[in-house]
This record gives sequence, structure tokens and C-alpha cells, in this order.
Amino acid sequence: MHADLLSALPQNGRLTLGPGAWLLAGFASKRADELVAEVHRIAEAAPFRFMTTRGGHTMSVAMTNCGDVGWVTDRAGYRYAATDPLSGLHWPAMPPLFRELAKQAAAAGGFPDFSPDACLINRYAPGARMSLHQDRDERDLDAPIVSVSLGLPAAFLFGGQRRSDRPRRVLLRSGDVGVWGGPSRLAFHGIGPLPPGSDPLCGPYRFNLTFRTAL
Ligand code: MD6
Ligand code: FE
Repeated sequence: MHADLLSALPQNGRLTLGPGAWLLAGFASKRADELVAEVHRIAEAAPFRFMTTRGGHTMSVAMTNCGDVGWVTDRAGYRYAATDPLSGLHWPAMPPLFRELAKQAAAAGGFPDFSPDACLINRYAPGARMSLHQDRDERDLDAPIVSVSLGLPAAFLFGGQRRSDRPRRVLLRSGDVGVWGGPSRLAFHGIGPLPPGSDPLCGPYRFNLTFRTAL
């Protein structure tokens, strides 16, 4: 692991990443096994797949979705879609546990009225990464994003409002939950290449659930 990672965060502590952006350490730990079981159930109906960007680049992170709409990308660009382009069927429903956890985390981060309609599920294998980006495909940018990490640890890169702002690095561990809104809602962020490892719950993977109000 890189020496500059902030890894001294106490279990159940909270770290302020920026104005309106919090990391709640271990917030989801107690339910992690149930969350992972739900991920596997969702992936039976809507399998993980490697999507393509508008520029024709295949992403290294495999993705699926649950909820009323799901985030998709292909040669036409990024958007939210009510159906899975692989099957033409609606995305699997958001499990009640997902919704409850996301609402509780948002409330703990100061956003008491969060009502997510979309959950993007990312699966990282060793070497998979997500380059710096902003989440700006949602209609209501006043709503926060809640992000749940499961499985192998990864380096979260948290930058500023400009792509050129040098990001800080924070270690995301299984059970950590990010709550992210207000002035930080459009901050650039990404995930560094996943180091190899074996997690008792997720084996060779890291899963990330990001809850949004998209519609
Ligand atoms: C990930 N997360 O953790 C990717 N976006 O795998 C994100 O891109 C993200 O964690 C917005 C807010 C929180 C996030
Ligand atoms: Fe993001």
C-alpha cells in the first residue's frame, strides 16, 4: 500500500473529505455479508459487464445496477436508463436493505431526506481503476451520493472542483461509507489501481455501491 494513504482512521470514526463530504468508517460493516449476498443476487439477473465509453474505451471496472434506473455508458455516452441494455428488462429492484442503509448513512452525514432511485454497482479486480471524474449525470445535484465499499481495500482519490487540482488519497476499506454532497458534490474523484489480495467476503474483488437520486 502507498505510504501517503490516510489509514489511521479509527473504526467507526468519521473523516471530513471536504465541505459536505464525509467518510463514515465501518458504517456498513455489520451488514456487509448481507450486502454482498444481495450483490450476487442482483448479478444473477443483471450480470456484471464491461461498458464502453463514448470514446470507445472499455472500462476496467465491471458494472451492473439496481433500482428504478441504472447508469450506463456506450458509444452514445453516459446516461441513466430504466432497462438493462443486455436484456431489455428493468434493472433488479433496489433491496430494502440497500435503501435503508443509504438513508441512514445520508442522515448521519447531514442529509436527512435522501431517497435514492439508482444504485450503480462497481466490481474491481486487481488492476482495475477509475480515472478522475465528476458525477454530473444526475438531474438533482442538491441530493448527495452515498458510496459503500465492500471487499478489498482501494485508494480513493479526492480532488477539487478542477481536474488539475491535486487529489488526496484515502484508503477505503470494506464497510466504509462515503456521503458526499453540498459544495463537494461536483468534486473530481477516482479510484487507484486495485492491489491484488484476498478478502474473506469478496475474494479477489472490491465492490462499490453508489446510491444516487438520478431522476
Ligand atoms: C468507487 N466511486 O468507489 C467509485 N462517486 O468505486 C465513485 O465514483 C463515487 O465513491 C461519487 C461519490 C462517491 C463515490
Ligand atoms: Fe463517481
